[in-house]
Amino acid sequence: MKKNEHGIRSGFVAIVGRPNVGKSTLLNALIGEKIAIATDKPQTTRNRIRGIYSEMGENGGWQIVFLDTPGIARPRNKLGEYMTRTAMGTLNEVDVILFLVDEMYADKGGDSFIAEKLAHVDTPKLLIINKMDRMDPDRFRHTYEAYEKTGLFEELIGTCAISGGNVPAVREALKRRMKEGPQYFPADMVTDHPERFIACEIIREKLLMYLDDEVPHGVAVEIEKYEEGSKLTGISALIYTEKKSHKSIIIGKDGKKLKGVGKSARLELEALLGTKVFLELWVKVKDRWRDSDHMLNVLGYKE
Ligand SMILES: Nc1nc2c(ncn2[C@@H]2O[C@H](COP(=O)(O)OP(=O)(O)OP(=O)(O)O)[C@@H](O)[C@H]2O)c(=O)[nH]1
Ligand SMILES: [Mg+2]
Repeated sequence: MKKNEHGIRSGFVAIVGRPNVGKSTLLNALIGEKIAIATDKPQTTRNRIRGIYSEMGENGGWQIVFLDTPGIARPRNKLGEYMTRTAMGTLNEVDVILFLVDEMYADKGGDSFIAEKLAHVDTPKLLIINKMDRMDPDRFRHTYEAYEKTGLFEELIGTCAISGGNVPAVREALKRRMKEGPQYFPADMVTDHPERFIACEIIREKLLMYLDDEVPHGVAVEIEKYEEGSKLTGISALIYTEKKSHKSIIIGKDGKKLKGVGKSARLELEALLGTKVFLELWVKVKDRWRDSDHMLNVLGYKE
């Protein structure tokens, strides 16, 4: 019998909310490592991202499997439909739901739309008021009281995910709610996504960071070649965009923008993989790929 087989408390926790409220940043802070990409562009996360938190001791411990989800917003294309479906589908599959809002809560109708959906879900819910660093005490109190009144949430916690502020309180609140259960993953595993997927996400993150306004939403990355060696990893990736004009923006004058994206992605990948990385990036125009079932399949945006 495995040493920790008894006394493990475990469970699944969904992180949901409007785009850009800090869900992925909170996931990373909860785990203590970067699992999910996070940028200032709304709709950064497109898939369900799993992050595993384990705290093991002599007499058992905890394992919490977090599911970071795409921001819930009105879909504008098939990709958007997939993203919202992915987030909503998570609600009934978990033991606890973290509903994240930020300082913009009162100005954004999306929050009340999600809250209404949550009212029909039996799963225990905690409200996380993130980006506390951007709120004055009045605004925080106002937000807190407005949500407390709904009676939907077992606990309400304010956080500053970006600095880790009050994140331990979230962990403790979740630990109290975990039930005796299996250890789903090895204790040292922080995610079960393959490196190839993470590489793809890191390239997309750098693209989003380097691009302004509407270009990022129409960008996707496909890994064409991934060759692992003990000293060198060779990666070749295709960047899809919907418009020719966007292709020129991504490449930039004299290829400068794409080189910058490539360099920062390569540096992060080298640190992650512990090998040198040879990274090739190609940009390809694919008209309306976000409405193409075939392309969504190719890119892994499928159930
Ligand atoms: N000031 C401040 N910024 C934060 C905080 N948490 C996250 N952010 C920033 O908010 C932006 C969005 O963060 P993400 O973690 O990508 O948000 P998300 O909810 O996962 O967004 P989607 O994946 O697009 O739904 C990033 O620029 C973060 O750095 C916080 O506590 N304070
Ligand atoms: Mg995200």
